[in-house]
Amino acid sequence: MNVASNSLGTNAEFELQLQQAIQSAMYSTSQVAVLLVEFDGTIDQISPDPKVAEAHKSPVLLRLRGSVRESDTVSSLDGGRIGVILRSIQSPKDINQVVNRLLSQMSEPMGDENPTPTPKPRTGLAVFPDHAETVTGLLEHARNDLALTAASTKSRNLYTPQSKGRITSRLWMSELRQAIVKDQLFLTFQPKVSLRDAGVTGVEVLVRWQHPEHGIILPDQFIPFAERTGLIIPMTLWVLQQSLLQCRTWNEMNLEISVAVNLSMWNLEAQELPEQIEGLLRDTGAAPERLELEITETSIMNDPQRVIRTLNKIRDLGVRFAIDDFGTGYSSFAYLTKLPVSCIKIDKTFVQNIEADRDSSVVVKSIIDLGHNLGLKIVAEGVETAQAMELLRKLHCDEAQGYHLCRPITADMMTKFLLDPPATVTERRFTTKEKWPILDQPL
Ligand code: G
Ligand code: G
Ligand code: MN
Repeated sequence: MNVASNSLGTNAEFELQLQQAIQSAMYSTSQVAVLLVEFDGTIDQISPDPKVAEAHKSPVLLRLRGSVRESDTVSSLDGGRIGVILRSIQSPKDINQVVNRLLSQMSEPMGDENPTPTPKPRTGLAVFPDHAETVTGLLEHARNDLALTAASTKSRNLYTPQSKGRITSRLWMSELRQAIVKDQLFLTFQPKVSLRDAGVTGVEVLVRWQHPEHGIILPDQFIPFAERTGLIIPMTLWVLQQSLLQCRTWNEMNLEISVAVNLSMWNLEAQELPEQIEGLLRDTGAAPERLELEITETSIMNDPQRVIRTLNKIRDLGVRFAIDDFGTGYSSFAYLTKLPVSCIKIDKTFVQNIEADRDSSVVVKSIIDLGHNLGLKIVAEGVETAQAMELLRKLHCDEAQGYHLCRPITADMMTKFLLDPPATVTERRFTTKEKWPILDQPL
């Protein structure tokens, strides 16, 4: 490779720009489009002199730069091509719109300053993440697309979003992005009830995806994917914002309730999380004491020192933490004393077996005693029967959560639940499958 070549330098710069565009799109809900433009009888063929070729291209480049956003890129590439990067694409139809605009810009006569007739442009398109997720993949796709357009009589191939058919991983990514933008995600809430006075102390927020074709998709199916792609970050911020708005609404109705939001390891490893939470609290006007964040033991273990610093900053805002799924992770009791947590949630696998299995009930009792000795509140998850709840009360567990009390339900249903709560915990007025539509049925 001729590294000294000017045009290769431009190609490398273009690839770097594309790399950066991909990286920022990874952590947002937007797409990136790459467009390669080539001219009928390339400019290189028109003149073998690169200077002349550049001179031909420059009025086109100027025009193109004028018709895209400031943040987009229009570069002269070698082989007589022009490369365009469109950032922050929010909807697939934007892509075709911009591409059509660029094409019509290029076919306009160049005017007096450029008397030579404008060669006919051809384009090749690739969209992140639909077609590929890497620079090489996208450029390859765009080049193939260019070859196809050259071979066909059409001036170019239209971009069609790949929303039909089988869900491939790339499609999932694109669809999940769209889900966030198009409000397809919604929140459900499951109450936590005091085992002393039957009062509802708070609700856990559990996200759901209302897919236009596939119906309700549960978080177990899309959270791991969101974590792999980095989409978990914007998704969690959305969940946090919506939860805080809902919390404020309830508090304004004098429903003294707190909301518990699940955080993933990726959220905890983001340096800017404390600031973002502070901003969300300020913007939504929700009280920090009303927010609880659920974290798992596993999500801390990767880089405990750093995560503890992040947690402390958030704790200083007045926000509380609970350890979720306790007993399934590393269960490093040593860390418990170092973490700014105020609550332990015993994993449902122990609670579900508490009546039948002696080992489970021993584990549950030990966690309750240990937690209490550390001054922590204990919540039992997955309480499915009256017997389990009675046993937990005898073991001095503080709160219970589970299908026996109430399934995860929508905000409106939860408002009714909170306005008319069960008189006693054993009085199961809000549990029934008949009364509340079940929002957590698998597909
Ligand atoms: O609601 P169940 O509802 O199916 O949730 C399954 C799993 O998904 C649980 O482990 C829960 O912690 C996780 N989960 C639910 N909602 C969220 C969310 O908003 N963010 C994260 N990170 N995890 C969630
Ligand atoms: O965040 P966490 O992993 O704790 O999420 C709780 C999960 O447990 C959610 O998927 C929620 O829908 C589910 N869940 C809540 N109550 C019960 C219950 O009583 N039994 C079972 N099997 N699952 C429950
Ligand atoms: Mn949880």
